[in-house]
Amino acid sequence: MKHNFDFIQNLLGRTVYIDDLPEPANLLHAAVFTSPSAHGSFAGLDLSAALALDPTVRVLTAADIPGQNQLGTAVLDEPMLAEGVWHFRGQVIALVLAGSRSLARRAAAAIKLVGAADRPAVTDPRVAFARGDLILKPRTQRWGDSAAAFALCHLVVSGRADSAGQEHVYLETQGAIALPDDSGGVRLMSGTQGPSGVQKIVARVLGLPMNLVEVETRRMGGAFGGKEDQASGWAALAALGAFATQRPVKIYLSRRDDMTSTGKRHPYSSDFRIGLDKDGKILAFEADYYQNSGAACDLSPAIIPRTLFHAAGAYHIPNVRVTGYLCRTNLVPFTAFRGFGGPQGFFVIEAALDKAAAALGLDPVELRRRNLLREGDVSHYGMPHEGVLATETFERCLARAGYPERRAAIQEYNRTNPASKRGLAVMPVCFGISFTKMMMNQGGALIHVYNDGSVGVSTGATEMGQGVSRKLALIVARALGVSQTAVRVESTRTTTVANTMPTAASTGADINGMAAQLAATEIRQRLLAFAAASLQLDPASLTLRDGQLFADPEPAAGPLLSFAALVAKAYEGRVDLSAHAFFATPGLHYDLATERGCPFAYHVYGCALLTVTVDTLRGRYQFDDAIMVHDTGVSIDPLVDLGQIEGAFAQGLGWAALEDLRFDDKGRLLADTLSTYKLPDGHFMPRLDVEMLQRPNPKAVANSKAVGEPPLMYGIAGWFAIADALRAARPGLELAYDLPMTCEKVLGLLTGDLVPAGPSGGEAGR
Ligand code: LUZ
Ligand code: MOS
Repeated sequence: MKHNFDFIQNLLGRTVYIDDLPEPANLLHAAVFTSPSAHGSFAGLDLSAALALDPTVRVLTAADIPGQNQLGTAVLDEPMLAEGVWHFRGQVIALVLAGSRSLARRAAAAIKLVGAADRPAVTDPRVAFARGDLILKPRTQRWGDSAAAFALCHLVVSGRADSAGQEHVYLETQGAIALPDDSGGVRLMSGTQGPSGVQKIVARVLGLPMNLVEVETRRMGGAFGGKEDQASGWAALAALGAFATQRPVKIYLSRRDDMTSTGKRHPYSSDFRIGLDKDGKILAFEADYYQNSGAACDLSPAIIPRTLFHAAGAYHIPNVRVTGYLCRTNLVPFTAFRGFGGPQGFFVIEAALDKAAAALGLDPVELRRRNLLREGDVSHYGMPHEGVLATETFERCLARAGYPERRAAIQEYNRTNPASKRGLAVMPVCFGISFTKMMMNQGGALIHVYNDGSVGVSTGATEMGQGVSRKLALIVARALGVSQTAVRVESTRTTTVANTMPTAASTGADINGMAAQLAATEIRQRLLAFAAASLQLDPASLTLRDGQLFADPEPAAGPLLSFAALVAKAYEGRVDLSAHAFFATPGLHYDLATERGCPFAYHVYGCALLTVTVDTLRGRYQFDDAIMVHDTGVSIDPLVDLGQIEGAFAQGLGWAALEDLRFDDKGRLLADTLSTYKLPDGHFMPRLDVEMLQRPNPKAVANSKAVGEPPLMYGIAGWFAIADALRAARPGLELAYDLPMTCEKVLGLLTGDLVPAGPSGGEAGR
């Protein structure tokens, strides 16, 4: 059968994205008119110059919305089109349609606000907190008695840690095409991780039942969480345009519009306190996380608990009190980003350990080793850890890296090189797999075996370059006993599998793969039952493999039939060749009142060791080596998993060291294009040495483990490796735990121009 692998087409540049699709006749292009400052009000719009540009120009505002002007899900606080007031810079005020994209953009630029006035803006989450401006009530998790435990500690240190946000930089910006439908509804092609979520929002905005809105997602050119919830607004704008004009409408954001108007990783500012005994065992930990939620709720209430669940990192801590605050500011609503609050939590506990190691005079690697999670340890939310691989991955990583010889070599290097210093850090990871919102842990699949023996698979999973389609094809091929090339994974559509969850939380293959496996197994059983009846054989003796049917006690006799011939006969015999299946992750429970339960199906473990060389005259640095030992379970597709491990690490390292997402105190994003926002590239990355530890995981499909997010955490080692080198250069140097550690910051610390007072002051958004 012919190869139809997406990834080969993709490598050849033949796959199409939203903006590559053939344009329908009569297409209108959309652009947006957005707010000019962080907070303000307006009386109306002057459209005269825009409308005078061309007869095709149409401008739609909130008054043109037939349904609800509302994009919010957890909290209804986010209008699609601002009415009278705006709450962040780049908020959409009007939708502009025209016969060409450049015309639409020129028309948008010609719109003027009438009666506009700026209002005071808040960009710092601590300021919002002090004013009591929280989007929802804080959440606190408690275990043991941290206050009492601090009194018994040999050492207690406290401090502050700040982490900046991060731009997703999916290569394909946000986009959608909407087509009016002769049923009175709309059909959409949307670049979204969650087609059902888009369907629901479009239906709400247009005032339609969900069955009149069909959403299809073929693939995305990257998403990283940025299209989990935030694809909906752009799709709904296109849908509004199509509904109002009864013409097809395409929206596809310019990079600057995308960077200005879409959410990013949440900046956090946090306070911590950690207490240890004289052997360096952590006895107590407390933290307050001031999440900069931005101007609307978005997914923030699901992100805060992931921060809290990961507050202890990969360590066992017997007494914990951690609190998360959703602070409303006048910045773009921050949203899901690979790791989903986890990285922010990990940075704080690592900062606390770093400070404690210095105070104890203990090797930071040794301090971490002593506190690693062990089998049966109970987490601070009451979940016993099973199948713990924290120590195993840690020790393997250290052995692979040749620690402590590597440490000794670095010390020797630093002794003999006055203008260049090396540093090292380890970063152990333990990451919980499942959506933090329990109802989201469900998925469905629909499989058709066509009567020539070829197979089509639909699930709720969306392909964003992460390779979920390859995993699904393999899972179904195995279950049916056919080759992977006989299986096509269909584009994701709300009309084939309904009520799906976004492909997120690293669970795409876990949940949809399990549903697909169940559906494929159902068809396989029907085929075997049919074969047994028609060939008068015991069904238990029959198997399907390699595209053939065998009677197993006598394999030497060769195959009885090809899969395709069996399918053709079953079709003749009126056997149903299609099956739908549903999967809901078992064993999850959580009590929000007590903050106790089992929110995760399992955890992913791993460890990275990273080294860096800092040029202490120029502040420049180069990461040298990264050694990672990562817990993949039995990998369904080792190449896909390796790509995810390396890519996630690069993204984490970018966040920790390089990417400088900064807003000024007027809420303006200072780097809003790819010529000014730096990203990791091949030169930035160290040599990579990845070991996949493939222990069978009974909690997920085919004994595998989720892979998308956990390795991002390894990048946090970048911050601490540079800090290690800086301390070699300037013994006793005091560092603010302020991420990212850019070259600019390194130089400031080395010259003393940057006083380590923390990033409060004018640096908004931190
Ligand atoms: N999305 C979500 C996520 O809705 N819930 C989660 O727990 C999650 N975790 C990671 C990434 N996306
Ligand atoms: Mo999520 S950060 O969309 O997995």
